Amino acid sequence: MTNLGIGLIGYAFMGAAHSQAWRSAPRFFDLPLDPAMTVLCGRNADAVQAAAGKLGWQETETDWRKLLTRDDVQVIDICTPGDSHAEIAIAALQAGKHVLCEKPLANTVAEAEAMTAAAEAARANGVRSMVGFTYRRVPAIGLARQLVAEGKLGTIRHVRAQYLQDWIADPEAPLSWRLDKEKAGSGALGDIGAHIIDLTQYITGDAITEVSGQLETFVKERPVAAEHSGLAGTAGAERGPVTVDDAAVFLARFASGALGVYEATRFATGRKNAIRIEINGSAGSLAFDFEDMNLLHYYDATEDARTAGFRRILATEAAHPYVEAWWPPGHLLGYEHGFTHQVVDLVTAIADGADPAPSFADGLRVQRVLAAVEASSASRQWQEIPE
Ligand code: SOE
Repeated sequence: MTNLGIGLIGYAFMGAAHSQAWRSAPRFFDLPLDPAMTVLCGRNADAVQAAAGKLGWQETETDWRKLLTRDDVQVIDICTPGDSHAEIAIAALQAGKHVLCEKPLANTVAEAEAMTAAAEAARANGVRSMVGFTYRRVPAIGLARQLVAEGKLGTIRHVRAQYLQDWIADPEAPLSWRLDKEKAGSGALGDIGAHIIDLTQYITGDAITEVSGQLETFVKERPVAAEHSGLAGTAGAERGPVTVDDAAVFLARFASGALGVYEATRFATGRKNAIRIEINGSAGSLAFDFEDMNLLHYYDATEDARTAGFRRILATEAAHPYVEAWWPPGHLLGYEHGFTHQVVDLVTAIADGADPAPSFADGLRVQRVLAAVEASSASRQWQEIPE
């Protein structure tokens, strides 16, 4: 089978999750191409070497530009903070490399537009690009989309979505790049709000057309991290400013006329990674919570009122998206499986010469919603999402 050489940039939390996916995808799925974990890239030579050994990469580089000149690398997987996504992705696409880019696509709409234009140009030469909204690939979420597409919910009236975390609820939790606007673009809004914007548009097949939102930064200064990897950090004595939102709330209108209510926060004490989505339609409802991610709750409003009620569907049957490749029914899947499924879909699209989803254009649409929420918070006015 033909090898598909992968160059991964970044080796913290997301780099580790993507490494796990590149390792496991060919072992559980029959892929049309064989991904080779060719090179891991990071700026610190010793640290990237150590990470490569641990995560299973053959070689290391300290300059991402070198990856673009290597004939044994066909895919560039970008797991860096948002401030470098545009530069790396555009250069990689222009060098003829397929690109998988972590979410949110960029730090600004202008960057996301330039990335989308580069993706469109590269597409003409058979070069593929995808943005990493992995939660689309949770089997229960795939099932939710199928049920909506089959008309099981009828006309959708309400979309209710929350992404709740609490990892900086403690005011003494140290600064990290995720709290720095220069690096991350925005805070809870872009980091986790982006996921529920993408998920709800994906499940409903509908588009948000306007928003009214509010952002808040509850804790404006924090200890500078003496050291940190991913989300964890150790506080030093020095303090520095938080330059992003801690929480974002917004109302939305969809093209279909449905109403949306959204909340993304890192201050929901006790909620660790609760992605809660509830959709109400004329013929039924769906409810999901990532903290119980194998379950989808479905209410069929056409059933006999005496016995109707929310049904708890354990989305671990072979008939559910992606599950056939894994374990028997009831043997639960976890966070990392979404990343594996993402790799499966990307490799399959590359082999088939097809466009993988979500595309950079999909990422740009999410970016426009993020920008509109920010603009609405600043202006205290509703904002339309430009086409
Ligand atoms: C941190 O808030 C984070 O790792 C996000 O960056 C991810 O996108 C989300 O899936 C989990 O939480």
